[in-house]
Amino acid sequence: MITSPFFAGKRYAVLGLARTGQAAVAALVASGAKVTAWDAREEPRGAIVQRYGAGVELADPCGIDLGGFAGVLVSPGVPINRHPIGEAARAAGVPLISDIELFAQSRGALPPHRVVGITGTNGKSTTTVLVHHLLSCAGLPVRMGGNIGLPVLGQAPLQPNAQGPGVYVLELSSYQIDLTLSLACEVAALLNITPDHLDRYGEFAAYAASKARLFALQAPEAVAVFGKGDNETALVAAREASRRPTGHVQVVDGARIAAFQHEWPSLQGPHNLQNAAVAIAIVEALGLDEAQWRPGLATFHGLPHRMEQVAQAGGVTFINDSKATNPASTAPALAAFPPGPDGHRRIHWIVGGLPKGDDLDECAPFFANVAAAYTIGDGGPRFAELLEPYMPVTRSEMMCEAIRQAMDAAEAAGGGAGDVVLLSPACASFDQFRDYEARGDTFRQIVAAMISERGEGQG
Ligand code: UMA
Ligand code: ADP
Repeated sequence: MITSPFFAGKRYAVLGLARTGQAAVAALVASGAKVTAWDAREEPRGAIVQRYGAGVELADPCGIDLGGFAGVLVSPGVPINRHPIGEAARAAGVPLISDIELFAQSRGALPPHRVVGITGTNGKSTTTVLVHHLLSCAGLPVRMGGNIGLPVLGQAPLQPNAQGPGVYVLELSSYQIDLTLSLACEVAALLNITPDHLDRYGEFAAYAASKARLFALQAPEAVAVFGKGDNETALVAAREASRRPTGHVQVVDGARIAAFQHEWPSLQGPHNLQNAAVAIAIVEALGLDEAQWRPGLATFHGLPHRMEQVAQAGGVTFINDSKATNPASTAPALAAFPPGPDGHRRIHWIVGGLPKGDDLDECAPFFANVAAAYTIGDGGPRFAELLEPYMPVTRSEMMCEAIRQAMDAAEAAGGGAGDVVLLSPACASFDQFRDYEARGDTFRQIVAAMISERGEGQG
């Protein structure tokens, strides 16, 4: 756990007691701070009482006098755009902060180290894990944290080793950046910006501005890396280039490394070329050379739920891309399976869920790769309407039906045609599942059950 004498004797409120809040309460208590904690749900409040007894006060920060508090730590999932905590904190003159901000404030007491911050609409987790892997392969002390699911304050502090100081690699969502006031990353990266999380930001410009703040917080001599591909990212890169010395802003594409991509089984597809290019620029900015990073790319294992091959049966491949929660992240999945040499379309596409917008425009350039679509969830009817002019569509509604129908069609196409049943929903999962992981796990389990059912039936 990361603790700091900076917090000792200060008062903090912590709102939201899931992963972020629990790690923050633990770090603050261990640092000697006075903590008032709250969650809208009873269960996490009970867990705090059980663990700390009277050592942590339980009270809703919206209902107490916040005068004298050093900060209100708000979990990223608390919608600050409409939650009353924003007004309560403003009225008391107390800053709303993230756990990332507490980490930033604790840096002065940590052994010498560097921080990498990675953001973007899509590819953050893959790039974060890849940077962590490349640095570990090079022997550097390294920790991963943030939106990847590992609250940074819960990580053990790093000690330098013979290879150099430790590196904290942080995946940062816009929700976390919004509440971060002083994190000066030695290297920060922005992969891309496409419309997402508009329920929170109202408009695209506000979402893009949130991402841009990470770079405004850096010192001018720090390094900023940008993926090439969209206008918003290019605008942030240009703004940062105007305030930094030459070479400290890098805009990268995959041209330099494309010839080696076939050596990296878990980094296939144009999107992963972008992720790899950004990861390489980051580790080079930290001092690694090609001889150090190149072997690590070949040994990298991808993350579950991202273009994950979960099964192969009867000549059909089953791909779980449940993490594709917006059209921009589904587009590369559709691009990855072009028609066969005879023009045979191979993709049986399971799409739908809780939509982030009203169109699938970003996927449209790859509609010609799709043999048929199977629509599910809240967005199903609208997507069916959109897709019907371009491909056969089955309104499956439920995941189980969609898999069965897609599997029937793929098998009917005949083994050896390279058909793919692809779950790449272009939507959030919350209409039918707890989260994208539960949706991907469900896909995996149903596919396994149906394969074994059919195997037995055929046997
Ligand atoms: N809560 C309240 N009042 C409210 C709303 C929520 O008390 O009005 C409470 C809930 O009851 C719950 C807690 O707040 O107990 C939830 O907080 P949280 O959703 O922030 O949960 P954490 O487990 O702390 O997860 C957060 C990130 N969640 C979100 O951004 C929604 C995780 O990112 C992150 O991995 C974790 O911190 C550690 O840093 C997840 C995510 O979906 C993966 N991120 C979004 C994305 O990637 O698109 C941004
Ligand atoms: P994030 O953490 O930003 O959500 P992930 O690495 O978990 O990103 O990938 C999420 C989804 O986006 C997956 O479906 C993946 O195939 C797709 N994806 C990954 N990298 C990119 C990229 N650079 N551009 C567009 N889509 C991407």
